[in-house]
Amino acid sequence: MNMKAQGIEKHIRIKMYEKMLLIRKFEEKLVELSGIDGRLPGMQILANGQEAVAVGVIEALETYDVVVSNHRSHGHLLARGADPKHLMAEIMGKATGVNKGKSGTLHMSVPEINVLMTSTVVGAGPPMSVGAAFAQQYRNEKNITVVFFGDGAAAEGSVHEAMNLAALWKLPIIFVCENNCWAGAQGLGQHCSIGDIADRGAAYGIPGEFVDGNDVEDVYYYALQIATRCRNGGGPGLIEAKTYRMRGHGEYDHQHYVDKKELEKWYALDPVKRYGKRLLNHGLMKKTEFETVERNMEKVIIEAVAFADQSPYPLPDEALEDVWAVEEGGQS
Ligand SMILES: Cc1ncc(C[n+]2csc(CCOP(=O)(O)OP(=O)(O)O)c2C)c(N)n1
Ligand SMILES: [Mg+2]
Repeated sequence: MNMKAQGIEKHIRIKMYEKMLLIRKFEEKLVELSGIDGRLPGMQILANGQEAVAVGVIEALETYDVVVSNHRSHGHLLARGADPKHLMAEIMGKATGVNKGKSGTLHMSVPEINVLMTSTVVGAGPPMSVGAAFAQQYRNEKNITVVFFGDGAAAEGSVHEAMNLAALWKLPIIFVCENNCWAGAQGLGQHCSIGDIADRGAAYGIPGEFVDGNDVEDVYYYALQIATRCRNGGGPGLIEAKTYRMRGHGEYDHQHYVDKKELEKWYALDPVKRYGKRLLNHGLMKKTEFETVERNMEKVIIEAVAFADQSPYPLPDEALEDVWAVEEGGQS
């Protein structure tokens, strides 16, 4: 067991496992559906292998903290408490989706759970998080903002500008770089001049922390510490979670460019299986409880797909609703 994380209460551990399993099963269903013509519109970008990052960071947050996500967002949204039924409906483009079928998988925003936005523009999230955190600071709130971005995004100018400003203004932001070893078909060494992205924090005066992104307790432990410092006016933090994209960039990508040995190595570190085993081995879950969680999650996914399938598509007349903000007096 991770020594630093030993103080984590049992119910949090079990909750984190359940959420990781939910994300895994939700996305396995998307893998299955995306292989059937006409079932899912658009490209599916999945986070298999990265569940521990989403769950560990989000478990460390409070209800009113803000989350900004990127194109690989399903895990972040489900960890934050998005309803799988409405998420599945959105992915299918249905009117009952979290954005009434207008955003699809790549551009979701779920204000009810303080997920400000997901952006598929690589590197667009960090500047947005600066705006959200500035508002929190300006209003003297105790809330913080978390932004997830990839190792590829870390090389974008927008990310450097966001970190510089956040440090200068001591904004309450946790920058979470999910280093999944790939940016599209480019390995880390092809787009990044250094091995450890967390080292860049020093250039801005932001404490940078590496975590084992395939160990949910490690992620949770550090995220909680950084969140507390941030909440108490200590300024931003940077977490680099070392993890792995177990599938291709999107479901069209069959990873022909990935060394099979590398895949095998990371499959052995599968964060969901690894954590399930740990909970069983340490007696935190009995085998029967473990099997019940498995069955419950399967049921949730079946119900989500049934709900989305039965939901209607939005009507053409509704296409321009909720697209523009309406000002007082009716001008848009
Ligand atoms: C500004 C911009 N440039 C390029 C792209 C195309 N693109 C989409 S995802 C991606 C790779 C991003 O890699 P990373 O930030 O590591 O995130 P990951 O996909 O690994 O989660 C690229 C280049 C884009 N969407 N936006
Ligand atoms: Mg990446």
